[in-house]
Amino acid sequence: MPTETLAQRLRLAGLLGVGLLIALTLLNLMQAAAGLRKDNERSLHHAEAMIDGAIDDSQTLLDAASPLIGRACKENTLALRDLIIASPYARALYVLEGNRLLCTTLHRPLQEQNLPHYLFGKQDLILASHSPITGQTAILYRKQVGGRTLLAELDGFHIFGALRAVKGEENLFFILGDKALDGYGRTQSAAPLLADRGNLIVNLSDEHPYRLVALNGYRQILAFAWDYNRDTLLVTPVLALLLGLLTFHLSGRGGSPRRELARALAAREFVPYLQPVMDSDGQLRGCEVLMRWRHPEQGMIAPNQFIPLAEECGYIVPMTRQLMEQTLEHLRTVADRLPPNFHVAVNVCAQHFKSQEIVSECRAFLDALPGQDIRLVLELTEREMLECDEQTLAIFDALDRLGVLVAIDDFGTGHSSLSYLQKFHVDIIKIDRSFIMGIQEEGPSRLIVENILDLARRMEVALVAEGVETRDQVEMVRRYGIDYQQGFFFAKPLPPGDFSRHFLPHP
Ligand code: G
Ligand code: G
Ligand code: MN
Repeated sequence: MPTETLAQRLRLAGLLGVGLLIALTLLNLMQAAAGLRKDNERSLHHAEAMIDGAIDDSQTLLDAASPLIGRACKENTLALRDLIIASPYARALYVLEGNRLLCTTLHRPLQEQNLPHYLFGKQDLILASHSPITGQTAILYRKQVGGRTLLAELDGFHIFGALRAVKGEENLFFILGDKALDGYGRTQSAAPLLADRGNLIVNLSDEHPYRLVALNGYRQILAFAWDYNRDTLLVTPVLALLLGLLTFHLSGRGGSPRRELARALAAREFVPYLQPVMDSDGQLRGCEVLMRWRHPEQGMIAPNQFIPLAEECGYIVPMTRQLMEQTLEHLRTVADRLPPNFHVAVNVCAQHFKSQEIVSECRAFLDALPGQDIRLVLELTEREMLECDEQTLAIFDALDRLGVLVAIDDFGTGHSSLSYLQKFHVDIIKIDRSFIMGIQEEGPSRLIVENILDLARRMEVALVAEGVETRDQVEMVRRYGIDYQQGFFFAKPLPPGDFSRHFLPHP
């Protein structure tokens, strides 16, 4: 018995699949965010060490050059050039006095008008986008010695090369003053970078007045996830799809039958079918209400497949209530076409006699058809014997006062048929179809029927022959003087609409 309808199964499968997709992707991104932060911090640290090394070298260079610059340019140029050659980072030295360039370690003279203004500023460390020597990015380190100024120029490559060396060309920046240098050697304004503080990791150098920043926003996190967790990202939708399919498949196999019954009860899937009961003249005298389960996927399910479980779970009482409500709904629409003294038989079981509810339900049923000549019959099977206690007897009394009749179903097949007759007030006996089947031949079936007939007459109990299938059986039952007949000869149990169309006079 499948537990869910198709729509419910699809919804569940979709929910779980999408849930897994979201959960795994989020987990992945959280991991990527943590990984990127750690990666960035380590990269910044390494780059800082390399950059400090280069700037420190310039500092040492200037310290070594300081004693030389008091002399005239001609006298110190060679010594200064030696210092430049010995440095792994520096390209050139400049000696300034006031606004004048006194000398450089270059071999060619620099045109005064080509000199950038920052040379004559006050900054200790300068990020220059166009070096006077190479025209490319450079860092200049300044030292004041007496009235003169010493500047060491080191190639920008030693800075952006460091960003590149730690694989930070995409998202690490060297910031000095209001300028930023990226790992490709390009300079840009620092302000837009620093605007989004929340998505940055900033590292201030302990030794020099520059900062390194790493971008740590969602775009970088996504790129990091794609670079390092690509497999997981690609596998996640496949896993989600598999989970969805598995859920769909497993939910189709059904959960506990008990839950399934509860669901069907809530969905009002238990519906009445009506089978006519005729008198010996072949006139309609009543009907038996038989339960069918209109399952959304499996179609109509016969009661023997679910009634035993429903009795076991205690659902049979609310199921029968629904059945009576639906039967009532139909009967109200055809009330004026029903024959007089119309009997409506409902199957009940021992559980119904555990509470007074059955009495109020019968009363409600009859009250809902005021002025109608309708008889309600409760059919009791022998499957479960009723306890003959005070409560049960009180219920029987109350039903009797309401005019509700009691029938014993499948009479003769159980162990307690006769006890019922002995202990309770019974109005009708329904002779089981197994006896009716053998009624035409001499033999035990016929003897049993004759016996039941005798018993019923003496106890003034009405008789219904069940399972009448052939004209011969109808004839035989009539000859025996059995009051009522029910069986496929007249009709199978029918949907209420069909029942009324076939058996009630047309409006
Ligand atoms: O209609 P059908 O022949 O499939 O019914 C099979 C059995 O199910 C019969 O024994 C009948 O008594 C039982 N049954 C049908 N409807 C109900 C019902 O509403 N309540 C109970 N308790 N048994 C029912
Ligand atoms: O146990 P109970 O009498 O409630 O069972 C009635 C059931 O018996 C009905 O649901 C119906 O399907 C079945 N039934 C009714 N008439 C006939 C019949 O003529 N032949 C057979 N084989 N079954 C019948
Ligand atoms: Mn019955």
